[in-house]
Amino acid sequence: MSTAQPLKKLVSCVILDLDGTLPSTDGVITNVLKVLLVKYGKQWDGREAQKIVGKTPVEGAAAIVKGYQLPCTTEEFTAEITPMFNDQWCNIKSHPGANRLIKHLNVHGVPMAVASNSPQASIESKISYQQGWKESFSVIIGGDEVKMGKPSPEIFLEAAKRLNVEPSSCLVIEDSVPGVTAGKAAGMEVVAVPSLPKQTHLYTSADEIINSLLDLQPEKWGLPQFQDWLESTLPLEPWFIGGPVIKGFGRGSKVLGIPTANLSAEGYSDVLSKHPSGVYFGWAGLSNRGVYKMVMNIGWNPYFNNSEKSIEPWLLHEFHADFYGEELRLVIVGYIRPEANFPSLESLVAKIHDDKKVAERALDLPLYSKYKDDPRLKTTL
Ligand code: ADP
Ligand code: RBF
Ligand code: MG
Repeated sequence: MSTAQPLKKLVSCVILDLDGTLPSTDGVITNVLKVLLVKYGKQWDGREAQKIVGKTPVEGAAAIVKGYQLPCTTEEFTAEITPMFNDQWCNIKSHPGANRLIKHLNVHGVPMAVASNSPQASIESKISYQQGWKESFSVIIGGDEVKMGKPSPEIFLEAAKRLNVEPSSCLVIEDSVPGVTAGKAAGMEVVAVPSLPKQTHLYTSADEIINSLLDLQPEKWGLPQFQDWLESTLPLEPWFIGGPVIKGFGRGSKVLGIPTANLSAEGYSDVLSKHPSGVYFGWAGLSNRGVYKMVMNIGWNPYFNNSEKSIEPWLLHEFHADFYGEELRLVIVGYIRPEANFPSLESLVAKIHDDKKVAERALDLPLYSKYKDDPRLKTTL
C-alpha cells in the first residue's frame, strides 16, 4: 500500500519458519493423522492441532500418543507416521503470498533463512516441491541441527550466525506460538501470522500480528516495499468457485442493509482452508441473469463472532429479490484487506461500503475486467 507507515525497527535479513508459515502443511498433517488414528480405533479431533503446531516432531508425536491414549510409545508412533508424511510432502500447497514474498525479497537481495523445528531432511524434501524456493534461501536450518528446538532461541541465533548478522538485524516470520517465543528470546523482531484462527491473544509478544502473508508490509521494517498493490487492491492468481446460494443468517439485508449471498462452507472446506480470511473481489455469474461486479468477505465475521468460516459475496447490482438455491459462480481476482473487528455496526457498514467502491473502481481496470467474460461464470442453462 502506498500510505507511509511508521517504521518499527530496521532489519537487514528475514528468517522464515517453514510449516504453516510458507506452505500450509496443516492439511497434509491432518489427513495423515486421520488415517493413522483410524487404525488405532480413534478419531482425529481438530482441537489437538493446537498441541502440534510449532512443536518438534517428537513433541507433536508425544502429544498425540498421550492425548489419544495410544497403546504405543512416542518412538513407535514416530516411526510409523514419518514415512506416511514423507509420501505426502509433494501435496503441500504454498500459502497465498508465500511465493510473492520470497520472490520480492530475492529480487531485492534481502538475505533469507529458513529455520524450522522439522529435521533438515524433511525441510529439504518439502522445499524441493516448491519452485524457486531452495535457491532463494542462503541458510536452511533444521531442528536436528540444534540442541533444543523452538521455543528455545537457539535455532534463530544459529541462523543469524550463519547469515553473518546480529540477531537484532533479523526479522522472524512465524505462525506458531513456540516460534514467536523463540524469536523474541533471540532478540529479533517478530511478525506473527497465526495459523490457528481466533487465537491472536496467544501471540501478544510478537511485534506485529498479521492475518496473512498478503498483509505483510516490509517497509515497516526498513525492507523494500511491495510494488504490486494497484488502487488499493492486490491482484491475485484468479480462482473460481461456484454452487447454489444457501440461506445464511438472515441479517445481511436486515441488520446491515447489505445483502450477502452465502455459499455452502461444507462444499468448500479446501478453498476455505487455503484462503486466508479477508475481503476479496471479482466477478459473479448468476444463472439466467448475468455477470456482475462482486465484493466479498471470507471469514468468521468477527463483529458477529461466527463459529464457522463463511463465504459471503455481495453482488454490486440492485437486486430486489432473494436468489436462494440459484447457481452462483465467482471468479476472485484480487484482495482488498484483512477481515477486521469493528467497534460499531456503523463503522462495519461504512467499511463495507468503502470496499464496494474500491472493488467497483478496480474492476474497470483491464487487469481485472478481462475476467468478466470468463466462460466459467456462465452456468449451463
Ligand atoms: P442471509 O444472511 O440469510 O444470506 P441476507 O439478509 O444477507 O440473508 O440476504 C441475502 C440474500 O439476499 C442472498 O442469499 C440473496 O438471495 C439475496 N440478495 C439480494 N440481493 C443481493 C446482492 N446484491 N448480493 C447478494 N445477495 C443478494
Ligand atoms: N464482517 C466483519 O466482522 N468484519 C469485516 O471486516 C467484514 N468485512 C466485510 C466485507 C464485505 C465486502 C462484506 C460483503 C461483508 C463483510 N463482513 C465483515 C461480513 C458481514 O458482517 C456479513 O455480511 C454479515 O455477517 C452478514 O452475514
Ligand atoms: Mg447473508
